[in-house]
Amino acid sequence: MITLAFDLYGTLLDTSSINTVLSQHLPSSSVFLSPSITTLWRQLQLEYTFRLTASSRYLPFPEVTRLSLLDALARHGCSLTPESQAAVMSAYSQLSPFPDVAAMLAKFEELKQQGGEEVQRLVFSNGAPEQLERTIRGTEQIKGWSWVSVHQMGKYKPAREVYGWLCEQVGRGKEDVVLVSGNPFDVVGAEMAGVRACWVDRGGKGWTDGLGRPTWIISSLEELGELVGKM
Ligand code: LAC
Repeated sequence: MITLAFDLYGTLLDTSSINTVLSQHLPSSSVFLSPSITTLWRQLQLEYTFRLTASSRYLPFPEVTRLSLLDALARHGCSLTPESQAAVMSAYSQLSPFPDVAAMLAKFEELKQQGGEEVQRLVFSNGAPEQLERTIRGTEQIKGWSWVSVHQMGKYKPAREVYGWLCEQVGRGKEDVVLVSGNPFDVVGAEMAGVRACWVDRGGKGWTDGLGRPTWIISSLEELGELVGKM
């Protein structure tokens, strides 16, 4: 049996969905900047994790998320009141799941009813433990899922060690774990560490990353239903 380890931000949850809350807290003259701030925020959040790990430093993911929000706002010439900042950060625990998460779960259920093997699944994320607890508890589709965080490693994806840590935590060999991620850097990191990865290409743009390749490419999580039996 294969264990599917799902990346959270950008794979199960849509990080761009924070735009709705952010736009409610920006001054009216800056609301039009909200989508651009949201996109830059995510880019900086990841860049901060890469930089921290490259310089052997660690800050918990909620702090990385807060600092990168401030940077993204400042680069757009904006700021938020402390109350608004707290509200936007709190909303980061309630990001919307992508619509194909429910479709995938329905597919897994259908296959189980037909006598198929139950799929072992969990979340594997940069998110800090209490952040993952809160987010998973508050997200209907993934409520009750177990999770593994990189937090105890003090290193962010795609450090090689975190993929070994994942396998250790789930008690399975590398050959029995598949990372499912929409983030190419995560996919390449897993493959380089000897864990096979499935990339979710929702945009249908095709693989472009020059540093490696996924073992599988799907255009929607729903396709995992059929794929998992062949892994
Ligand atoms: C995560 C980041 C990579 O959930 O989005 O681990």
